[in-house]
Amino acid sequence: MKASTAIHCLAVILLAGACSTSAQETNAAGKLLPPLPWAEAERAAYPPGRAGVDYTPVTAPNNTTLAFKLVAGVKVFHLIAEPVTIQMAPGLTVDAWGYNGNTPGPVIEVVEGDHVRVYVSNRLPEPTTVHWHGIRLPAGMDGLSGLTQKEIAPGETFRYEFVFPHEGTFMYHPHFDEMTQMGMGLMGMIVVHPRKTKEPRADRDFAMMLTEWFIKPGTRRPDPSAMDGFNILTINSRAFPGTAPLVVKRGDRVRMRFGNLSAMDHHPVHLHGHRFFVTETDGGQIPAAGQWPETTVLVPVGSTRAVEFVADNPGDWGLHCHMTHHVMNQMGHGLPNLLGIDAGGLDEKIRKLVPGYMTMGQSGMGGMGDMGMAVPSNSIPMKGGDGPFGYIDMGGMFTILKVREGITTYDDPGWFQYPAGNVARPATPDELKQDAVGFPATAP
Ligand SMILES: [Cu+2]
Repeated sequence: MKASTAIHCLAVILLAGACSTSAQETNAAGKLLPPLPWAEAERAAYPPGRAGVDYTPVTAPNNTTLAFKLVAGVKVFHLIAEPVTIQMAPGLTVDAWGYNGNTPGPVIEVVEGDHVRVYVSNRLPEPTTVHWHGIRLPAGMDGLSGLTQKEIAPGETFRYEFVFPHEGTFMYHPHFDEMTQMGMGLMGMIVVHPRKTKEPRADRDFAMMLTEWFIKPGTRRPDPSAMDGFNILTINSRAFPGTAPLVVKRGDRVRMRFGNLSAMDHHPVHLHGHRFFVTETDGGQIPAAGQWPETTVLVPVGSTRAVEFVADNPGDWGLHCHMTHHVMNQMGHGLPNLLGIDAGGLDEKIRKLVPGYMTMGQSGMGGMGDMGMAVPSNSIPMKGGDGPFGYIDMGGMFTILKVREGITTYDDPGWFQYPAGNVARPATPDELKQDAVGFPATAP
């Protein structure tokens, strides 16, 4: 310890009753410098965190976690940026870009203090880099092409090496031709578990990346130059009914981590039947006293949010972006407004030219997903999918939280079995009479 540090420590001890014995650096004038963000984690030299022991692994619906190998105490990962073909929803196959065969790329899951090397190979037709969004690491590892490193040319493999200094929910994405590369699906999430598991421990921990695409109906390739009119909104690059349900047991403590790398839109994500607490942002943990209850959490572009709750309400519950255009699928945007229009004999006239023509939308857009409306091949209708009571009239950024009793696995348990007499239904004449409820005279 330098003399100046020792004197400073003495002063700190007198003032605060504590002082780090670490070799904290001073500047030329002897002023104590704040420690580097990763200094403490590096000094601790923790052993690599172990899945199932040091943390409960995350679940990434429609996605996986990136495998690693241990080399002399370092977790070694290999990310491959490459063209990928995925099924975004039944009927819609998309030629996108991603990592290791999927978009989003697999979740990088580590423990606070883990020392990692990440090799990044570029199999794209243009250069790329990887930026570790939200991680406080040495500047040369930050992945911003031109500023902190040369871009990774097609065919090259670059090496990043750093320590993950802080727990939390972060992301990775290119910082080269961002509009094209993120618009094509190059993105992924990073989960850094705390070194000491927080109690109560989450039983289910979901990682979900929110994003948006413009894919012209009938085509397979996203148009990354779109700056509005996004027609497919996704959770882990899948649109409902392509989104895997989130299955939990009644009483489970559930954590949901959301990242948003959409080009232009924030997403207010709403959960039915429960309330949750917002527990972290990509800036870190929110102290317990500052966690606030919500049923909708706004996930701004370029941000992460984590929420926690106890799944205390059995059932099938919608989890979705609350922007109404974000739960529409490909065919439902920018249509002429026919609400309230009397189409008169128009249909008959047009049918002479276009057999089977039907004007739609005069009474709203409900049910338009299940009318068997012809859509171009490799396209999805404007909404939804089949449910236990008929058609689920939502699509896009929508999935289902399934809270169940008596299940032994987290496989999809099918639809919820409702307690007898506990589902909304048409009122009977007797019930209407008993409660003196009449039907408004001006019926439609
Ligand atoms: Cu949204």
